[in-house]
Amino acid sequence: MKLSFRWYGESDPVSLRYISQIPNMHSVVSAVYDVKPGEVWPMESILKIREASEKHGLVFDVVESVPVPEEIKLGAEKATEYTENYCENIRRLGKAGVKCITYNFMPVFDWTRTDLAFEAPDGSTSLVMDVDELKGLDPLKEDISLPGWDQSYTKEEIRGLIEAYRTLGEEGLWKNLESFLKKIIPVAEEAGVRMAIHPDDPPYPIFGIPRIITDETNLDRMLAIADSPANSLCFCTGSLGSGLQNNVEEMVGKYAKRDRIAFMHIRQVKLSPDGSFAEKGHISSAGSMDMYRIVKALVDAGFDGYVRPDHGRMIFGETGKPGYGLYDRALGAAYLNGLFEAAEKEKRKEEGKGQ
Ligand code: DNO
Repeated sequence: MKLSFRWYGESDPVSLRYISQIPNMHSVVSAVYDVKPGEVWPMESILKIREASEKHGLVFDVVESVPVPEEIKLGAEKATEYTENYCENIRRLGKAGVKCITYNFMPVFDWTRTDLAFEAPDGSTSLVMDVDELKGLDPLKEDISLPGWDQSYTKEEIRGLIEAYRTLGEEGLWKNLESFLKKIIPVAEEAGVRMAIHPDDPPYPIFGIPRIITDETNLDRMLAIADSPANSLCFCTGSLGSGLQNNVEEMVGKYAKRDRIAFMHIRQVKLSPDGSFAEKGHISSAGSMDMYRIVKALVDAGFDGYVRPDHGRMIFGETGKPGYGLYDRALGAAYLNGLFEAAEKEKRKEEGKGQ
């Protein structure tokens, strides 16, 4: 596996210098942030990230994300032009040495939580989702803005988008995903890039808007659209693990064995029976997922893709981008290093090759 860390560019309070000090760190996960979704990324901006990473002994080979504009997801008039631009971004990134591009197909809202800084008894804070609170919200009626959402839309635009997606429905969204994949996957193959779709977070419809990258049945359906390693998953344990329907430990093994996981986001959630959840420290005992089983499944399948510790709590008095502070993600990285070392040694033992 190649250990990686998300970096939000020069304005990120977590510097590349700090990232490079985390043991075993290999890749920088970043993006060009000042270009609107749908537009082409200037080569110069892409190469700047690469140079900055190399200065710290790191490799810029993972992008998160090249956002898919709403026009593509809706199959609107501009979809063809934007898909062309998307293909051009894949080619450019491939030329710059990028091997994996993460994206998602979530309508309007990216990840959704009801609180970004829920305080645990130990004084740490983390992102949580309270399903009752979510049920009480209606974005068509109230002026709400939940964490993780694109703040650039006006209320009127959001209203229009929500209505358009309600009309489109799940099958309409599938159809648009299919057209998009049929165009971009051959380009990715040629560019030597693996496209890694991020699951919907949380993995169920919200506000009557369809969400389709949610569970095993739908992941199978998505992967079958283009049966190629270039059409793979960004397997996010936290996103899939916040759906009561998902057995994450088993799903990881299944898709890793088929070589359809290009990128792992590993984080922990504590899931309640009603579907509410809280993000926790990475260790298995803190939440609902068995992290050793997840890592072991990857190692047993011979996984050689990218792994990053995902959202961390805010600890040690740190302030910053919710989920993306340095300390808890660095602890997560250290923990993952330990799990991988143990699982690899265990595997060698099982194969009779000793330590
Ligand atoms: C949240 C992230 C997501 C992810 C996108 C991928 O912290 O995991 O925002 O980057 O969904 O497109």
